[in-house]
Amino acid sequence: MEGYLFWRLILQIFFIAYRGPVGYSHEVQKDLQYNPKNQPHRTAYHFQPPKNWMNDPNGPMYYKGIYHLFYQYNPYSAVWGNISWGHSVSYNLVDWIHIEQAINPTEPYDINGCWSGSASILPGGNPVILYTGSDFRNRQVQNIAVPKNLSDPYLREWIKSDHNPLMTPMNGIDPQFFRDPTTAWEGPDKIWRVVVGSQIKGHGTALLYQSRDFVKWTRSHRPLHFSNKTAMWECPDFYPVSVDGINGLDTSVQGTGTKHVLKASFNDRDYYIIGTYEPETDTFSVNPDFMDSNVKLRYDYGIFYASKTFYDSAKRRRILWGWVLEADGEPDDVNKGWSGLQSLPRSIFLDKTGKQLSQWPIEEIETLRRKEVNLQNKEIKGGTMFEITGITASQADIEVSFHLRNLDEAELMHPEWLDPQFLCSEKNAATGGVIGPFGILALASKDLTEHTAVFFRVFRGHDSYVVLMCSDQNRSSLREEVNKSAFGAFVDVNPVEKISLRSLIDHSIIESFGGEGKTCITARVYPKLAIGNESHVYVFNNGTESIRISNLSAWSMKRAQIFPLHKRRKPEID
Ligand code: DQQ
Repeated sequence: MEGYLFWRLILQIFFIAYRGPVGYSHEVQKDLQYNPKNQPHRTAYHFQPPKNWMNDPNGPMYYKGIYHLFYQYNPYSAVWGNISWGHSVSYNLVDWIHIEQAINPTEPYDINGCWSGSASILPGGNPVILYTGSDFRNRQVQNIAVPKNLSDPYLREWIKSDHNPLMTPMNGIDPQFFRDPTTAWEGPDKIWRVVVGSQIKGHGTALLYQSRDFVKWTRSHRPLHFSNKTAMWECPDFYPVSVDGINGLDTSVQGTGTKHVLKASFNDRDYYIIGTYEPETDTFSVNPDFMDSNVKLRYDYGIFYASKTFYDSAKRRRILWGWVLEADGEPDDVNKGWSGLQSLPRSIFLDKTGKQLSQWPIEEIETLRRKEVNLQNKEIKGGTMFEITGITASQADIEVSFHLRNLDEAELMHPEWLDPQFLCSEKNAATGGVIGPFGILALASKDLTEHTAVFFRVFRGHDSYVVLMCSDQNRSSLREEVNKSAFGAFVDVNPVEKISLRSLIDHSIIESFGGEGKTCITARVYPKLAIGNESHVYVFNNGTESIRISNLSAWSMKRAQIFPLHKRRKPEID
């Protein structure tokens, strides 16, 4: 008996030491890591929680030297439910420390879920979070939370205000369509504004609220914007971009030298429009509007949803995060023990043309590069391909610049070919052309039974060339139950100069940036054969015309350090 008590005491001491802070649910769970045998699709340098379900990025912010990322999180399983705010912190946006959940459903005004929202930094530098609560009647309401202790560098504990809920669905707002407050901005009148996503009379709407003290909010009689061509807008985002340069702007900057971007999430996609905002009257004028033109601008033409930006005052840039869903089934997610990734953080800025945004993975991602392979001035004849050797093909960063010698023979662009995604599925990588298809075959098995093709085709349009970019998942996996739709978009570049492609490959995700970030396509793939060391990457040209590679650089990528606090030896301060 004495022996039994002794061992029980030892075990208890062990458990108390291991569990760490009370209520930290990550701690009692097993951390999943990439492993070719039983976790071949777990990523190595994309943000993921230790396990379970994650969806939208929430309240990203930079506060006193530390980046914070919150996210929609189910602490109990790999499917959506019990939604809380997971919380992780980072010194460099690459390596992350998972800490306690910041906000959990505990109060009548959020008991059915703490849904998406944003952080705002108030004058004096203090952060606040506005988030949607699904209340005890399943109505959507907006709440506020503030850090309990501003001297805790990780801001672990957040307190909900006694004034909650601050905004409730009244005067014609459907309680099921009232969510996802944006980061607030301050007008020249010192009044704060936020937008809440909604659907009024079936139309996607950005409801505008105003407040002097961040507690008492009044709904403006006019929404900031709405569209009768879309339904509910989830996760709106509204922010200024500079018209002359790639530096980001604080969300409250207005006036000359700026344009404003409104992003809304609907139909499983993130669309944006660019316009002029006048804070005196809160009018936002745009042309074209959502779904107006043939070019329906999207952040990413693949899998990417419910995104959010924030202003990084340390490096004066605006950074975009987006939720990258799984493309396998729910039983697969339960099996894997996790579901959902965040995209790589991307710098986002107005393109030189002023007509669209461009994105580029933040420079810190490059610190993971190693073992560079480089080649220059290489011709790829029509119908040929070669392998990029010397790198870990399943965990890599590849940049290629293609030069096209002779565009005289480019195929004619049919005026009815308006849908690039449809074009990419009709004309896949195996369908030969004249100028292209050319690009890379990523996460490819040696015999090419499995591969994901990221490629371009060039057509001759009415008065200019048309560049089509595709990510074709048709042959990405021998597994049948995964979604293998092709994705596509046009790239607004002049192919006479060059066409560039950067693809970041991470086991089950390929994030591709065409035309130096003018067109982005993110794909999820689940190879059976092309995993770990069995994965290859090739450059191919399946057009009749030769293509010249002016430069190709490829790197293996190191694993990022993404762990719960207790698993870290010491925080890495860069
Ligand atoms: N996800 C949240 C909502 C949001 C949706 C719930 C978008 O607040 O509208 O998890 O993915």
